[in-house]
Amino acid sequence: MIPRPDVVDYFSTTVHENNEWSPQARRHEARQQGSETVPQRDILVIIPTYNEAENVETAIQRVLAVLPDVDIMIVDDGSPDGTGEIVRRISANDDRVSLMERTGKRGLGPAYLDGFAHGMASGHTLLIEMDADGSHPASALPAMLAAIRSADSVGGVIGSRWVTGGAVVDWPKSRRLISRGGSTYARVMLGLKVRDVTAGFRVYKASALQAIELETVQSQGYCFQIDMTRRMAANGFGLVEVPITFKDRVAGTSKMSKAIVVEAMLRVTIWGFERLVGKERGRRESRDAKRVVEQPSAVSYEKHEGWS
Ligand SMILES: Nc1nc2c(ncn2[C@@H]2O[C@H](COP(=O)(O)OP(=O)(O)O)[C@@H](O)[C@H]2O)c(=O)[nH]1
Ligand SMILES: [Mg+2]
Repeated sequence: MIPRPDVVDYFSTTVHENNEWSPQARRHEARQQGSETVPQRDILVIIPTYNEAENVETAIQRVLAVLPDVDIMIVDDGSPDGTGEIVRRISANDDRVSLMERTGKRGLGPAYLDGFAHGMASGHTLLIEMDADGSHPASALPAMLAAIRSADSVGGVIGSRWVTGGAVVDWPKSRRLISRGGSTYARVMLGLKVRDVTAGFRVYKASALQAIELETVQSQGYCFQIDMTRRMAANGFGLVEVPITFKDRVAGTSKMSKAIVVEAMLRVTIWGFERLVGKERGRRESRDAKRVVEQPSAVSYEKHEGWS
């Protein structure tokens, strides 16, 4: 990969238009060097799909209308409704759009992991997660990108429904309850500050993803988002929440299932107890250490015993 200087604003594709480190220049240099993974643009938008034939084209158009200089990769799990065919047709005429085809429905988590792996291998520095069904407003992307560029300490940005200014439109009460309740449960159990823990509209720095051991992620459904949130926090990366208005899908059907909710509940409960046990162990160890410090004579006596 081509080394880049430590400029903070290296995400901007316009500022560095005439600079040797512009994405265009990097692409050119990589091609000249015969690199197999020619970086296209700095940002990769990853959209997982399963039976989104009615939505996928609009989703792509909406992103490109707001951010014309990004790559978009649709990760499709062999949708029987022909989603993949539609994407193949679009990508034939637009080099910003690509299709990753997987065989059989294998879950949202693994789809994102494959997307991340591809994005990082191809030199993208920012990776965006977004649904295909129109629930995530592309219009929020500039604010989300500004947030991720705002500080080196920020590893990810979440398009959030549950912060001030955020909203959910048209969702039945039951879905609201599951989402809000799940978020609150995960936040409390895992000691997180993030309000919308299960949100699927996110931007990550590739450098942060590289640091959080993605190869050990096993979560399949929405639990994947919770898992990512706790890993980012545990590794000291800042997560910024940008308020969004989330709209229910107008076409196609949700892939939300009971199994997905159960997976999230179970994993969060296990992680929560692991965290509590770890905390208790830490407390006990520091209490024991304190006791040793408070009883210097006992310590020196024991030491003395050992020496003689
Ligand atoms: N590749 C892939 N995409 C999926 C899978 N399950 C859901 N998706 C996609 O993930 C996004 C979110 O799913 P959706 O059904 O809208 O969930 P909801 O918004 O919580 O009801 C959509 O773009 C789906 O097409 C899967 O198993 N594989
Ligand atoms: Mg949806």
